[in-house]
Amino acid sequence: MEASGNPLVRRGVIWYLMTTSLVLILMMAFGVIMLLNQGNLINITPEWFYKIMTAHGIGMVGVAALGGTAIMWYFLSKYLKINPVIFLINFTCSIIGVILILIAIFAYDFSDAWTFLYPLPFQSTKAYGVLGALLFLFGVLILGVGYLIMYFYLAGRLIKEYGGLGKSLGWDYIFRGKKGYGPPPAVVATTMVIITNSTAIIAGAIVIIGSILNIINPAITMDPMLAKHLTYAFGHIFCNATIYMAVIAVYEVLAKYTSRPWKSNKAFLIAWNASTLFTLMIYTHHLLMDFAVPTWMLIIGQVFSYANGLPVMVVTAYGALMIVYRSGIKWDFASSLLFLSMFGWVAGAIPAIIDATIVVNHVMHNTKWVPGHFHTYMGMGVIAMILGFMYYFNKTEGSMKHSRIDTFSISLFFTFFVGIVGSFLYAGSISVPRRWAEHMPEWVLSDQVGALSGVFVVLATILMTIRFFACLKNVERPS
Ligand code: HEM
Ligand SMILES: [Cu+2]
Repeated sequence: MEASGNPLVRRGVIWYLMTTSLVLILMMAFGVIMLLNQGNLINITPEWFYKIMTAHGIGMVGVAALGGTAIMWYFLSKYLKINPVIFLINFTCSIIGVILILIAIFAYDFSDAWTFLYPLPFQSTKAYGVLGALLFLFGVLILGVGYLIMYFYLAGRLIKEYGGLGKSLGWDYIFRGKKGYGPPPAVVATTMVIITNSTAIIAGAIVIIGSILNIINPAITMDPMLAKHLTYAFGHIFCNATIYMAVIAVYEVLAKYTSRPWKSNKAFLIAWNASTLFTLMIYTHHLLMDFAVPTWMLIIGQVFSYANGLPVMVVTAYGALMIVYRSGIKWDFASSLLFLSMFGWVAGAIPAIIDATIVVNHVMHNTKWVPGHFHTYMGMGVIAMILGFMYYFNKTEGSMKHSRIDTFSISLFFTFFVGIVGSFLYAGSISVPRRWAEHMPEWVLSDQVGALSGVFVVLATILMTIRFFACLKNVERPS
């Protein structure tokens, strides 16, 4: 399999993946600590629980975004001449952001959850002082700016190369009857992510700057409902975008393993266009409990939440099955992780669809059902795609070979991740609230099962990370 030409891209991808895997392990350990506390197996103060919860939430979203970006950049650079300096600028902004966020949480007690819902950041300054909130908000802002620079640069390149973002989304084929296949899937997916995630980050930047001004001068206020809209437009879309970046690995790697190109046919292009539109519309499913939001908005949130991920998920899952079917594919760490990640993604969408139903939502939304849903598609979907890409990268750019230990760690990861999400979904179904540091005696069993499963997931991830680092030494010196 051919290696990527540009040493700077290779170097950048290595930095991204090293950071991703190490932070991932640390954040998973935080997850286990939360479950141990909820399950009464250890005892930490509520202050510490919420600090850890804040770090875990933002850290995991950050990890998914970093890994997804590495995937997107690596494959996109095979189709488009792009300047790796931008890739590294984004990395630098992320690292600065992460450092500020960690200082905010662990040195200055910021613990308002990663969703920093206005006016919480100001309220908490009364207990902890302004520095924590300001450092956290600036950290997220800088991180966002890094992504914005990257997306604007990529938008510029795509417009130059394809004649517009509509063209790189395949509108010629959808609307003007152009024959043949559209732009490569990596290009289509990148365009979608540029459009949706730039919108998200701009919404986020507005509400973050508003919050910062409000902390510096409390006379400056925002409408809390508007702030909530902007915050969830940001949080929802940013999380979604991680999977739309990471899924590029599924297209590229499965195509390579089967020697069957993954072409963007009309159904594929329509699906990605539909998901572009829906992803922008559906964040209102986070506001289903807010009676002040106009009903039509909630109905849009509900109806399109059903429809949102579906088009891309269907063309991708169906495409993956078709490309693999009778291809004589060789199953190793990369192909099996990426294939399994499809199921994580699909499985994760099902509880979300249930929860996005307004009547169900009123009962379920603040329960562990919700973490149950997003841990499925993030953990067994996005993270599995990133781990699969880590192997693929090492194999393609270095000389890594599949070994029995990899089969073991992959099985361990999936088996026990099912244990974690199963314990969350079960807890949700018996109405255990999310984000509670202390749990009632009748809930702790599910927490203990989750914690035990979590230990094995951490172990599996450590094994995969050791393998990744150990094999990296063959990458730097191209053979
Ligand atoms: C070993 C694996 C993991 C464990 C044990 C774990 C555990 C937890 C726990 C206990 C919570 C708090 C649940 C509650 O509200 O009571 C949580 C929240 C969360 N987790 Fe994880 N998690 C893991 C992996 C992941 C992964 C892979 C991601 C995403 C890539 C992730 C993203 C989040 C997010 C965004 C929250 C929400 C934080 C908040 O409510 O503000 N977690 N996790
Ligand atoms: Cu959402």
